[in-house]
Amino acid sequence: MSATFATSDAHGHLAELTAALRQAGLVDDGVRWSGGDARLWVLGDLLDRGPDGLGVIALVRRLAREAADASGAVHTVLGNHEVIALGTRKFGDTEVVHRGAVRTFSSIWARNGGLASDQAGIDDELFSWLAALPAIARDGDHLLMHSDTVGYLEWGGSVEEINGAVREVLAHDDPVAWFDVLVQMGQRHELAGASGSATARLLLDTLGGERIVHGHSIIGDLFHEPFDSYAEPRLYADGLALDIDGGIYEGGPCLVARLSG
Ligand SMILES: [Mn+2]
Repeated sequence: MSATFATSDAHGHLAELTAALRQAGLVDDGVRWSGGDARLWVLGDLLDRGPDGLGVIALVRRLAREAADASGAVHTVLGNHEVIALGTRKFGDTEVVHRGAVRTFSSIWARNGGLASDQAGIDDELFSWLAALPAIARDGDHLLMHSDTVGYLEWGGSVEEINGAVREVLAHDDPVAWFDVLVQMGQRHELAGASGSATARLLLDTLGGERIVHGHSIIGDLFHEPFDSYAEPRLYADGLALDIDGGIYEGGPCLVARLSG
């Protein structure tokens, strides 16, 4: 069985991501795919906060082509920052009444580390690629998602239904529906605490898999630890959840988790 890896939340930190992939043996010194038939999952939030989100996206897309040529694969899953960036591109300052409040995508984008340089590079082709990313995926025993929330089940009871529902919203121009996606994917920490393992079990029983792998919630935030005090993904919720967001933009490590093989 080929090896499976996952990383998340690069947030524009191209140098750190490149170094971590090299450390994992997935790219060589020339930053070419060297993982052979391995599979790499990139769990969203490629852009914003850090210097070069467009560079991270370009790297991931190039590695996907190179990996495919080697019988490997690089897959990307949608993060909430992709939704913020696309919504800002599409709706900008348009006032949207969402659940009784007047909101705009551009103000949320600005408050959450949105980068004008990333925004300027989202052309029609890149918009289409990002908007078509799956929200959730299964790979063997692993259920892969950006956000540690049960909210994905609002869109359906299977991986296919959820991805179809989110893609449908992002393919159209209803800003309220877009805001629903953004708000749902902004939820976090729902697999931790007293009811966390039951919530993880519900997701796994509904969507399949034995373990959830997610980003979005920094290990240091979730477990109240300094960002420089850990160097590994964190297994929790009775072993049902693996947090792989080291918190790059807070000074934490860029983690590449080996899931199997
Ligand atoms: Mn996120």
